[in-house]
Amino acid sequence: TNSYHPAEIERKWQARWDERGTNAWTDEALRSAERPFYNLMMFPYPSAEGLHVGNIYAFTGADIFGRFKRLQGHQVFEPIGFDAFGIHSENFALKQGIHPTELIPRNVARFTTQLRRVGFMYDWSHTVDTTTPDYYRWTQWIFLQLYKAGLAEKKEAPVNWCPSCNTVLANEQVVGGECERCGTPVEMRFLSQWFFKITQFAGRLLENLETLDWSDTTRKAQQNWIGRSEGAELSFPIARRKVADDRHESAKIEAEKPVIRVFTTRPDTIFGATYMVLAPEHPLVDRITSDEQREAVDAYRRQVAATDLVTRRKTDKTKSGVWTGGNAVNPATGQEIPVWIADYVLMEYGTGAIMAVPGHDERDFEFATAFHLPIVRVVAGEGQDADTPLDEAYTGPGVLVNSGRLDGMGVIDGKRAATAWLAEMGLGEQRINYRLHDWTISRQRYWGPPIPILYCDECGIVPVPEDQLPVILPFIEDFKPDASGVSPLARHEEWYRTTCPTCGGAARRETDVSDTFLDSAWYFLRYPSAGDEQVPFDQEITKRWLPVDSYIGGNEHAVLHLLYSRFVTMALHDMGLIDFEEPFTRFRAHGLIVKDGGKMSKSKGNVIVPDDYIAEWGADTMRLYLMFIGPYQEGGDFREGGITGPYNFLSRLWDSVLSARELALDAGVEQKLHATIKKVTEDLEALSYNTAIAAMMEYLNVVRAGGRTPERAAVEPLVRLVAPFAPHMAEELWERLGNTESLWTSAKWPGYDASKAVADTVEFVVQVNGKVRARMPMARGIAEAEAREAALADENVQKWIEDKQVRKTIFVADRLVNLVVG
Ligand code: ANZ
Ligand code: ZN
Repeated sequence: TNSYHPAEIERKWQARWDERGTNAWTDEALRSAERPFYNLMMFPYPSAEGLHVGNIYAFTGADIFGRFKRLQGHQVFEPIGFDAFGIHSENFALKQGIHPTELIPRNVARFTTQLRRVGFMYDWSHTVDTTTPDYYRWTQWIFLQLYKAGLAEKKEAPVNWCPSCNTVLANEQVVGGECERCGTPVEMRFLSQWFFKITQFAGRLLENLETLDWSDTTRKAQQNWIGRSEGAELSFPIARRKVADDRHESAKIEAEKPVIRVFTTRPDTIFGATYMVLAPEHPLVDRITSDEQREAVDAYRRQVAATDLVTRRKTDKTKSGVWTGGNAVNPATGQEIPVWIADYVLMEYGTGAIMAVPGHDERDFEFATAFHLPIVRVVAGEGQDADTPLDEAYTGPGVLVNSGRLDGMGVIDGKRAATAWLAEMGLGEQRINYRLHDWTISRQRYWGPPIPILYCDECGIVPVPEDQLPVILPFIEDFKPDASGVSPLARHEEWYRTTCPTCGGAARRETDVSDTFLDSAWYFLRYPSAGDEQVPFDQEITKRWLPVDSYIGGNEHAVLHLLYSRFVTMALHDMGLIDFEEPFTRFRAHGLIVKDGGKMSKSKGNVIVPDDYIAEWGADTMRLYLMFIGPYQEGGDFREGGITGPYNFLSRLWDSVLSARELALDAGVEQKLHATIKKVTEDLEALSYNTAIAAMMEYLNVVRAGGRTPERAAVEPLVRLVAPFAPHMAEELWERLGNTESLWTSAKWPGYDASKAVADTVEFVVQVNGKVRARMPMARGIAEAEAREAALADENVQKWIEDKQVRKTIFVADRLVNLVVG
């Protein structure tokens, strides 16, 4: 047939690509690739009934890039898989009331069918599903490698706890201090959990960012998350309590003089430290608290413990706190200053204690004002001096005042001098502090890989021997988190009771599973080696293909997933297991799609069902439309009816190719062709897909201007340009142009001649009823419609037309537009 029937063509080529293995790699081919290009996109959570249009949007943009690179002569490996373990999938199973072992494979199958229909260049022979034992065996192996390297440790840590659901909540599940699921106020609890010591890599994770070709926003997000602060750690001796009478025997023990360590970025302001604050959980609180204050302190600590972690970390809430009844000595002034506890100081940052400088720190100012604590100026900005009153914290630059030996120094010199001085007294040293925390790996949930650890009464913590991996996640009917508050696996004695591999005695398995982010922190290493039963990743293949050349994914994963992947890669590198320390050479985040200007949601009934669009218009048109609605890295608005433009373009291209003749290429068309190739090439490199599409549309208009017969040499390169966007149609046209081998294995990306790509202008004469009314430059080869529009826009021409109708246009290419009015 000669008209465009996308459904037929798409079915035909998807089947052929499968049969011929057009996109699949054999192990031998992977081992010997000469120009390998690893094109990765973030794999989806199969935690819905079907693919979301947002998934398709993301994958299409990434697929286009891979296909573009392939046509440019790279050997492209483009895998996909499923991030199928974890809270997203488990919560979906809970909501549906279907066991995840039944539901998730069903979702995966459905996602797979849908993905195939969109025509992505996936190598389906190298896919991963994180829930299969053949995958999570190696996730557990990675845990063990980190454990052996001393990078995994078990310690107590605070978690969000819902006392009604009796479960640990992720920070995202705490909404306004309440449980997202039941509305009960969330509390904080301490649980013993496994951590990966990512903080040991903080400096490198930060420095390496400079070397990566990542979008600035993503790099910034990582920088902020790692949060490097330069400052000092200083010691404030605890003041001896005045012993009122002999009954206070215990107070005398204070004589051993413990110190409070604080982290400060402003050691220069030490003379202004008028009080101190400890986090309510700080281990010194008990010791410092006086008998008189004990009750108030305990009450306050209970109140803070009942606050969830999210609310706790907010910096803008009103300040609360209590005095411990104890004092410390400011080592700079020698004066005693009161020690308070307050929830604005967090236990997990710095040392969990601060010297408070209300004159120059906003939070301290607010606190001191609320509790009538002294505020002293120690920095004078321009036009200020030692006595200028403070109505708010002064945080700007200036000269130190009221600061004894530091007086007169600038802030920067003051920092150095104060640190050196305190170091001399044995009370301080320089310190770099990071906001980054160690990574909590434990999840008190069911749907994940069991952490491969055993506890033996004799031997303590025993890692599961590697040859006993995988530790299979058992099928249990009661996978729901319940009132016991511990992991569902902890309800199954028959599972967790085992024998110790070291001493043969009784042992207990770890019943927590690992975080989904661990599954996805190494999947890119597995893809090229998928199916290998001996090793997680083949050395030779990994050397050839990694690091990943291009990675595309959502901004929601710009911080944690990328950071965890970088950490695991760096750790494996240091163990000598891989020869690179950064996994993703280039990363770009795609934008988001909205529907008719708003968010998509089931309740609004405006969810786009991609399958319906593909059935009606074809995958090629859907792909083209998605890429046309806005800059790929910003996203766009999916409008009902918007898809017809891209469909019409493809149909017109179809007709143009099938009606093309072996004619000499018109000079104007030729210029436009070179300009278009140049533009599309540059735009694709920059993921600027919408502008590339616009350029192709414009080019086709020039080729068909005035209904002219298209030259074969004009449309054949366009087939290749459009191929990354509309791979099925391009392949079909390629065949119809007489090629016997697949476009994807034989075609090259069209080149251009830079000198020809420059737009050439010619002078047009514009007439109204045969009389010359204007002369204007226009692009050589300009189409009639465009030339006419330009002519009509001219003021003088307008004057001669007035409100008369243009009945006819006479057009001479590159020369003349005559508007016949009357
Ligand atoms: C005295 C001081 C004076 C401070 C001043 C600031 C300004 P960044 O930049 O985020 O690292 N701080 C230290 N540990 C804290 C904790 N656990 N909870 C809450 N606040 C803490 O911030 C470092 C500053 O935050 C430190 O420097 C400390 O206050 C506070 F004019 O010390 B500063
Ligand atoms: Zn043992």
